[in-house]
Amino acid sequence: MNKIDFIQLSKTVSHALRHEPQSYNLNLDNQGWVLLSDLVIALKSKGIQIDEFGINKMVELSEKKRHQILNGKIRAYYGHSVKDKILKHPVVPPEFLYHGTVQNSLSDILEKGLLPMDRQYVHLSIDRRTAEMVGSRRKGDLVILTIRAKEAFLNNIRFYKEESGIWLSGPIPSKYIVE
Ligand code: HQG
Repeated sequence: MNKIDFIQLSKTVSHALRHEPQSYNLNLDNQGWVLLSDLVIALKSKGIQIDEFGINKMVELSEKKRHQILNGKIRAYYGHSVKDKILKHPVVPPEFLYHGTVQNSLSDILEKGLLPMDRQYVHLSIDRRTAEMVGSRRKGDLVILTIRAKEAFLNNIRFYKEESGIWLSGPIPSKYIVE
Protein backbone atom coordinates (compact mmCIF):
# COMPACT_ATOMS: atom_id res chain seq x y z
CA MET A 1 0.00 0.00 0.00
CA ASN A 2 1.43 3.42 -0.89
CA LYS A 3 1.12 6.72 0.98
CA ILE A 4 -1.86 7.98 -1.05
CA ASP A 5 -3.81 4.87 -0.11
CA PHE A 6 -3.01 5.50 3.55
CA ILE A 7 -4.49 8.99 3.27
CA GLN A 8 -7.70 7.56 1.81
CA LEU A 9 -7.72 4.85 4.46
CA SER A 10 -7.31 7.46 7.20
CA LYS A 11 -10.30 9.39 5.82
CA THR A 12 -12.45 6.26 5.74
CA VAL A 13 -11.42 5.30 9.28
CA SER A 14 -12.23 8.84 10.47
CA HIS A 15 -15.63 8.62 8.77
CA ALA A 16 -16.31 5.34 10.57
CA LEU A 17 -14.99 6.38 13.99
CA ARG A 18 -16.11 10.02 14.07
CA HIS A 19 -19.31 10.22 12.08
CA GLU A 20 -21.08 7.06 10.92
CA PRO A 21 -20.03 3.96 12.88
CA GLN A 22 -23.50 2.44 12.40
CA SER A 23 -23.09 2.35 8.64
CA TYR A 24 -19.97 0.22 9.21
CA ASN A 25 -21.79 -1.97 11.73
CA LEU A 26 -19.57 -0.60 14.51
CA ASN A 27 -20.55 0.46 18.02
CA LEU A 28 -18.33 3.03 19.72
CA ASP A 29 -18.01 2.73 23.48
CA ASN A 30 -18.47 5.91 25.52
CA GLN A 31 -14.87 6.95 24.89
CA GLY A 32 -15.06 6.24 21.18
CA TRP A 33 -13.20 2.91 21.12
CA VAL A 34 -13.91 -0.09 18.88
CA LEU A 35 -11.97 -3.33 18.56
CA LEU A 36 -9.33 -3.11 15.85
CA SER A 37 -10.42 -6.58 14.68
CA ASP A 38 -13.99 -5.27 14.27
CA LEU A 39 -12.71 -2.35 12.21
CA VAL A 40 -10.86 -4.77 9.93
CA ILE A 41 -14.14 -6.66 9.38
CA ALA A 42 -16.06 -3.38 8.86
CA LEU A 43 -13.59 -2.17 6.25
CA LYS A 44 -13.67 -5.53 4.50
CA SER A 45 -17.47 -5.22 4.21
CA LYS A 46 -16.84 -1.94 2.34
CA GLY A 47 -14.38 -3.65 -0.02
CA ILE A 48 -11.25 -2.38 1.75
CA GLN A 49 -8.74 -5.15 2.32
CA ILE A 50 -6.44 -4.14 5.16
CA ASP A 51 -5.24 -6.04 8.20
CA GLU A 52 -4.49 -4.77 11.73
CA PHE A 53 -0.84 -4.32 10.83
CA GLY A 54 -1.85 -2.05 7.92
CA ILE A 55 -4.10 0.08 10.12
CA ASN A 56 -1.27 0.40 12.66
CA LYS A 57 1.03 1.53 9.86
CA MET A 58 -1.51 4.12 8.66
CA VAL A 59 -1.82 5.57 12.18
CA GLU A 60 1.95 5.58 12.63
CA LEU A 61 2.64 7.29 9.27
CA SER A 62 -0.06 9.94 9.56
CA GLU A 63 1.47 13.38 10.11
CA LYS A 64 -1.55 14.51 12.09
CA LYS A 65 -2.42 12.25 15.00
CA ARG A 66 -6.10 11.55 14.38
CA HIS A 67 -6.37 8.01 15.73
CA GLN A 68 -5.12 6.15 18.76
CA ILE A 69 -4.51 2.40 18.99
CA LEU A 70 -4.24 0.80 22.42
CA ASN A 71 -4.78 -2.73 23.75
CA GLY A 72 -6.29 -4.03 20.50
CA LYS A 73 -8.70 -1.09 20.20
CA ILE A 74 -8.79 2.05 18.06
CA ARG A 75 -10.53 5.42 18.45
CA ALA A 76 -10.57 8.85 16.86
CA TYR A 77 -8.98 11.39 19.18
CA TYR A 78 -11.38 14.19 18.18
CA GLY A 79 -13.80 15.39 15.54
CA HIS A 80 -16.81 13.28 16.53
CA SER A 81 -20.31 14.07 15.31
CA VAL A 82 -22.00 10.87 16.53
CA LYS A 83 -25.18 11.38 18.56
CA ASP A 84 -23.93 9.90 21.84
CA LYS A 85 -21.43 12.16 23.53
CA ILE A 86 -17.86 10.87 23.66
CA LEU A 87 -16.72 11.27 27.27
CA LYS A 88 -13.57 13.26 27.98
CA HIS A 89 -11.84 14.28 31.20
CA PRO A 90 -11.76 18.03 31.80
CA VAL A 91 -8.34 19.55 32.45
CA VAL A 92 -6.97 23.02 33.18
CA PRO A 93 -6.11 24.82 29.92
CA PRO A 94 -3.20 27.20 29.32
CA GLU A 95 -3.83 30.93 29.59
CA PHE A 96 -4.58 31.19 25.86
CA LEU A 97 -5.68 28.83 23.11
CA TYR A 98 -6.29 29.67 19.44
CA HIS A 99 -8.93 29.05 16.78
CA GLY A 100 -8.41 29.39 13.05
CA THR A 101 -11.47 30.38 11.05
CA VAL A 102 -12.48 32.66 8.18
CA GLN A 103 -13.64 36.25 7.95
CA ASN A 104 -17.13 35.18 6.81
CA SER A 105 -17.80 33.41 10.12
CA LEU A 106 -16.37 36.17 12.29
CA SER A 107 -19.47 38.28 12.94
CA ASP A 108 -21.51 35.18 13.88
CA ILE A 109 -18.74 33.95 16.17
CA LEU A 110 -18.41 37.32 17.87
CA GLU A 111 -22.17 37.44 18.33
CA LYS A 112 -22.94 33.83 19.35
CA GLY A 113 -19.56 32.63 20.56
CA LEU A 114 -17.61 29.65 19.25
CA LEU A 115 -20.00 26.73 18.81
CA PRO A 116 -19.24 23.06 18.10
CA MET A 117 -21.37 23.33 14.93
CA ASP A 118 -21.64 19.77 13.49
CA ARG A 119 -19.23 18.26 16.02
CA GLN A 120 -19.55 17.44 19.73
CA TYR A 121 -16.92 19.90 20.94
CA VAL A 122 -15.32 23.16 19.88
CA HIS A 123 -11.83 22.44 18.49
CA LEU A 124 -8.97 24.68 19.56
CA SER A 125 -5.25 24.87 18.82
CA ILE A 126 -2.29 25.15 21.16
CA ASP A 127 -0.56 27.81 19.02
CA ARG A 128 -1.24 30.25 16.21
CA ARG A 129 0.68 28.18 13.65
CA THR A 130 -1.60 25.19 14.21
CA ALA A 131 -4.69 27.42 14.14
CA GLU A 132 -3.49 28.77 10.78
CA MET A 133 -3.40 25.26 9.36
CA VAL A 134 -6.91 24.54 10.66
CA GLY A 135 -8.34 27.83 9.33
CA SER A 136 -6.61 27.45 5.98
CA ARG A 137 -8.80 24.42 5.19
CA ARG A 138 -11.60 26.87 4.55
CA LYS A 139 -12.17 29.15 1.57
CA GLY A 140 -11.83 32.81 2.49
CA ASP A 141 -9.65 35.16 4.47
CA LEU A 142 -7.97 33.51 7.43
CA VAL A 143 -8.72 34.84 10.91
CA ILE A 144 -6.92 33.64 14.04
CA LEU A 145 -8.86 34.13 17.24
CA THR A 146 -7.24 34.09 20.66
CA ILE A 147 -9.29 32.41 23.37
CA ARG A 148 -8.82 33.51 26.98
CA ALA A 149 -8.97 29.87 27.98
CA LYS A 150 -7.87 30.04 31.61
CA GLU A 151 -10.39 32.76 32.36
CA ALA A 152 -13.16 30.78 30.61
CA PHE A 153 -12.14 27.69 32.61
CA LEU A 154 -12.38 29.65 35.85
CA ASN A 155 -15.91 30.54 34.78
CA ASN A 156 -16.93 26.89 34.35
CA ILE A 157 -16.24 26.30 30.64
CA ARG A 158 -14.77 22.82 30.29
CA PHE A 159 -11.60 22.09 28.35
CA TYR A 160 -10.18 18.75 27.27
CA LYS A 161 -6.71 17.95 25.96
CA GLU A 162 -6.06 15.20 23.47
CA GLU A 163 -2.69 13.45 23.23
CA SER A 164 -2.83 14.40 19.56
CA GLY A 165 -2.20 18.02 20.61
CA ILE A 166 -5.77 19.14 19.88
CA TRP A 167 -7.74 20.96 22.56
CA LEU A 168 -11.51 20.60 22.84
CA SER A 169 -14.02 22.63 24.80
CA GLY A 170 -17.63 23.40 25.36
CA PRO A 171 -19.13 26.44 23.61
CA ILE A 172 -16.97 29.54 24.16
CA PRO A 173 -18.94 32.75 24.83
CA SER A 174 -17.69 35.72 22.85
CA LYS A 175 -16.45 37.57 25.95
CA TYR A 176 -13.49 35.14 26.06
CA ILE A 177 -12.64 35.62 22.37
CA VAL A 178 -10.08 38.19 21.25
CA GLU A 179 -9.80 39.04 17.56
C1 HQG B 1 -16.97 27.83 12.66
C2 HQG B 1 -9.81 19.15 11.32
C3 HQG B 1 -20.41 30.54 12.59
C4 HQG B 1 -15.57 27.48 13.05
C5 HQG B 1 -9.11 20.44 11.69
C6 HQG B 1 -15.21 26.50 11.93
C7 HQG B 1 -9.36 20.57 13.17
C8 HQG B 1 -18.84 29.19 13.57
C9 HQG B 1 -16.52 25.83 11.60
C10 HQG B 1 -10.68 19.87 13.37
C11 HQG B 1 -19.36 29.47 14.85
C12 HQG B 1 -16.63 24.42 12.16
C13 HQG B 1 -11.81 20.83 13.67
C14 HQG B 1 -20.47 30.36 14.93
C15 HQG B 1 -17.70 28.12 15.10
N1 HQG B 1 -20.96 30.86 13.77
N2 HQG B 1 -19.35 29.72 12.44
N3 HQG B 1 -21.04 30.69 16.10
N4 HQG B 1 -18.64 28.80 15.78
N5 HQG B 1 -17.81 28.35 13.76
O1 HQG B 1 -14.48 21.57 10.89
O2 HQG B 1 -12.25 23.83 14.27
O3 HQG B 1 -8.11 17.13 9.51
O4 HQG B 1 -16.23 21.53 12.73
O5 HQG B 1 -14.73 28.62 13.09
O6 HQG B 1 -7.77 20.48 11.33
O7 HQG B 1 -12.45 24.07 11.71
O8 HQG B 1 -10.39 16.44 10.24
O9 HQG B 1 -14.13 22.74 13.12
O10 HQG B 1 -14.72 27.19 10.80
O11 HQG B 1 -8.36 19.97 13.93
O12 HQG B 1 -8.36 15.69 11.51
O13 HQG B 1 -17.55 26.63 12.18
O14 HQG B 1 -10.96 19.19 12.12
O15 HQG B 1 -9.05 18.02 11.64
O16 HQG B 1 -15.75 23.61 11.42
O17 HQG B 1 -11.81 21.90 12.73
P1 HQG B 1 -15.18 22.26 12.01
P2 HQG B 1 -12.61 23.25 12.95
P3 HQG B 1 -8.95 16.75 10.66
